[in-house]
Parts: sequence; structure tokens; C-alpha cells
Amino acid sequence: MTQERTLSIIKPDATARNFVGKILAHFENAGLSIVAAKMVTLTPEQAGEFYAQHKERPFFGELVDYMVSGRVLISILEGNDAINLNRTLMGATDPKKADPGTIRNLYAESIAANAVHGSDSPEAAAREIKLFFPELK
Ligand code: IDP
Ligand code: MG
Repeated sequence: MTQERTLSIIKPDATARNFVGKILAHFENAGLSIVAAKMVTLTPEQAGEFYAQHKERPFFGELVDYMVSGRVLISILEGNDAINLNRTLMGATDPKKADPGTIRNLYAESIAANAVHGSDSPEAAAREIKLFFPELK
């Protein structure tokens, strides 16, 4: 497996419930290193650009409102097969369908407020890392 980087976001429901440390521990315990991180409150413009691929979906307005509703911890995770490994650690989008022990199974509230984001492909990871960490090479 190749060394990769992926973008993670701990979403507002999880920061509000003080799950940041517990969620970061899942990444580190699985062998992923946190190589950059920042706690921010997104603007509607940032959230809309980040989720631009979903703008035709019926829940887009709700998704943007949710993503700006509180602090988010945006980080870059690095390690072997980081993109797929992070998606496995996260579990399914709908926490009711997420495997036991996954982050969404343990910490998500609902399909909308589902605790974490993770890039779903190398192309998405590159785009998302550039969007939030433009200063990094
Ligand atoms: P993913 O985060 O597992 O990659 P996507 O399908 O890319 O899932 O959806 C992006 C985000 O949009 C989800 O993480 C969730 O916050 C929200 N979302 C997805 N499906 C629904 C839905 O049916 N209702 C409300 N929000 C949704
Ligand atoms: Mg997605």
C-alpha cells in the first residue's frame, strides 16, 4: 500500500459533544498520523464550495447550515492507504448502517449530523487538502 494523505473533518455535532479527542484516537490507533490540523468555524461560502458536488441534492441547504453551526476540526491524515483506511474507520454515511466500533457507529447523531468527513478518492483528497491547506506543498 502506498503512503497517502487524506482530509478529515470532525463535524459540528462531534465537536459540540467533546468527541474530538476520542475520534482523533481512532486515527492514531490505526496508524494514521495527524500532519496538519486547525479548529475553525466555516463560512457558508466555504461549506458550499467544499460540498459543491452535492449542490443539486435535496439536503444541500441543510448540509451547509449544519456545517457552519459550530466548530470543525479539519486535519490531514497521513499513512499507508490513508484514504480507504479513514473511510473504514468512519463507517457508513448513515450511522444506523455503520459497523460496530466505527466512528459513526459510536459518535454520530444522524445521517446528516454524522460526526466526520473523509475524502473518498485520491482526486477528492487532493482537492480538499488544497482547499483548506493551500499553504502546504
Ligand atoms: P459521506 O460523508 O459518507 O461521503 P456523502 O454521500 O458524500 O457521504 O454525503 C455528504 C454528507 O451529506 C454526509 O456526510 C452527510 O453529512 C450529508 N448527507 C448525506 N446524505 C444525507 C441525507 O440523506 N440527508 C441529510 N444529509 C445527508
Ligand atoms: Mg462523500
